[in-house]
Amino acid sequence: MNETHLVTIDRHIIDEERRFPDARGAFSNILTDMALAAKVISREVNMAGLLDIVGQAGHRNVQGEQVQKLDVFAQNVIYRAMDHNGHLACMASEEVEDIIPIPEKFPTGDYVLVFDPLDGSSNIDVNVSIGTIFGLYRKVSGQARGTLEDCLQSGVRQIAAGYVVYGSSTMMVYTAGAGVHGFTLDPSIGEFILSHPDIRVPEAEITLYSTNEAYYHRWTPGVRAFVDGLRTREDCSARYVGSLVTDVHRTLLRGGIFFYPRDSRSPDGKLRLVYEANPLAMIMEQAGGRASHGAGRVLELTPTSLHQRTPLFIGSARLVEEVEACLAGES
Ligand code: P6P
Repeated sequence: MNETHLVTIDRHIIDEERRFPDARGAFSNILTDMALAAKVISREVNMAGLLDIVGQAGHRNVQGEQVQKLDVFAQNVIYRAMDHNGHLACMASEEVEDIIPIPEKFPTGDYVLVFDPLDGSSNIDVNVSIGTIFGLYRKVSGQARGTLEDCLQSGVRQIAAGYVVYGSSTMMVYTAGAGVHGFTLDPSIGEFILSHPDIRVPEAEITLYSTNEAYYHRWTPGVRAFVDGLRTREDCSARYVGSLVTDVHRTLLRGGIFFYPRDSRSPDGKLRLVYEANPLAMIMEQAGGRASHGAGRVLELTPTSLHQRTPLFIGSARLVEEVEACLAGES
């Protein structure tokens, strides 16, 4: 690991903002507020087994999924960290069907935040790592209070993206377009400390692939051909947690490929384009990897609805190119 100095995420974000001469601190404030929210969510996630907070919250979210209480908590924490800072025109979340306006009593700003407050929440009860994902855009609508148009921008227009993985330690990983940087939370001082500067996806000796192979029979011929080819290699192994942030974080640090393709039951795949695939795609590309929907960059898709799904193949550039070749010609 590179030699690192004692740098907090707040200091790093300010230094990153200095690359934008016309920046006025809004960018730093938003990312710093996200880091604060991550600390609060981390505390609750790490106590989930101790508080009567784990388990079903008794209602379903817009995805029709049973909502865990921690989902609701994480949504509220991020909302309350962001609704009053005066830098956002609006927000969008996996947990909310429509865009989230900034309350009239608070000023608005030039940025738009899209996020999945707690992805993989079905893993909470079994103590498997889960995560928060976010992407940041400049508003384009010209409206003081943002619109759906602001939230449906192509992923290439993201100015920053990041995730938090609540695992054996809590890490926040972000990019502002100049590399990918990882910070580990030291709960004893409540600070995210730079632990993984300038992360690059390694072309590892062992090829790790990560997918739910129970769906093999539902995949298209091209995906099956890709996996059949991987299985014949000596230097290949499989890892699948079933928690998107965890599987992508491992892929970012160890190399390999994660994929959730379309299949006969999910014609567009399962993962969400706006607040899951696009932020992770920006991070992976900034780290030298690739993120494809099977026939091109995920980031170049233009969303048509807030909760639309996309197939996702993300990881080492070589492996993503290999699977795209296997899929060539498939619709
Ligand atoms: P499957 C978790 O529910 C999630 O949304 C992602 O975090 C994860 O990658 C995927 O679903 C797992 O889906 O079909 O393999 O259980």
